[in-house]
Amino acid sequence: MAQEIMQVSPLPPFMMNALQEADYIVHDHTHIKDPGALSKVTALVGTGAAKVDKKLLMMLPNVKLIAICGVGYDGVDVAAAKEKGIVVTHTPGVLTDDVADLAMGLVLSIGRRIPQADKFVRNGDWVSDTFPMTQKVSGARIGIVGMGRIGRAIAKRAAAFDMRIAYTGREPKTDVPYTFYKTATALAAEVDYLVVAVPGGDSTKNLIGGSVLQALGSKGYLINIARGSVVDQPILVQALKEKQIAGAALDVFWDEPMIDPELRRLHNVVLTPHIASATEETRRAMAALTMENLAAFYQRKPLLTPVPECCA
Ligand code: 8YV
Repeated sequence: MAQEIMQVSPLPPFMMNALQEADYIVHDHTHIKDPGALSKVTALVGTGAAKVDKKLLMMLPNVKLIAICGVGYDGVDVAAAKEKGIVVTHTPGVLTDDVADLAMGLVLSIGRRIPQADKFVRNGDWVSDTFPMTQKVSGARIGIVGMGRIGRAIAKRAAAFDMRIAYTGREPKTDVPYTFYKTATALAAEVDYLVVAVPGGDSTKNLIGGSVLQALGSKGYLINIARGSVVDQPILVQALKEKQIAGAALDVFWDEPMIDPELRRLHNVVLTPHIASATEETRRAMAALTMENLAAFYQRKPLLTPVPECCA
């Protein structure tokens, strides 16, 4: 019998095809034509952008799995899911390299002003002008907020650039050789590049605010490949406008894809459209892992990658 699932965010076309080929009946939560379908749905599938709150779960009495195609699941009310006996899965590991690659790309882009230099050449400005000198990245000090899987992968890449590496997190890690600072503010004061690599959600909301940016200072850069919610965006825009920090390179924002026009107008930023995991290889690996979790659920086998809260 075909299993009925519901997509709770747009999914890439290749994943939709794979779900249909695997015989799932895929409902879309934005166009439920038959309200009777709600009780037939037993699993939800969505990307890291999916919002799954208590209200939605109340409408779906038979859902027992939420399979997120992404490492971050801050849009899912995990406590409400657990209360209803629903397990949540995500896709850790398969996207770590890509996200760390983009983080380093953003460090280089903002530090060496690569997009601005590209624009300078395209505009024909080189004919009459010299592109301003920038700061050296190799050997500079990098601070990583969050020494999880992705933070460690960023550190590994930064080490290849001879960067001096420090980090902050809930607690010091015994298995990394980098300097630990108790707070993001203390870390920011000691680095040239501050890279945010913590999960989103209530516990990290606005973690990077005025005091952190002030500590980072007028020569410091902020890089965010985590979640927009981790940075107090209006405070960041203000700090960038007033040159309280040297610049920011951001892959994630508040209210994506509606980007604050003030942020878009600034010259000391590099902005990318939440593409850290968006390579063909990685998005396919994420989709495959999501589908393996779905298959395991329906075959009553152990789930491959439940979120930590659902392992306890
Ligand atoms: C995408 C992400 O937003 O994994 C995450 O947490 O932010 C990204 O990979 C998305 O989930 C792609 O499916």
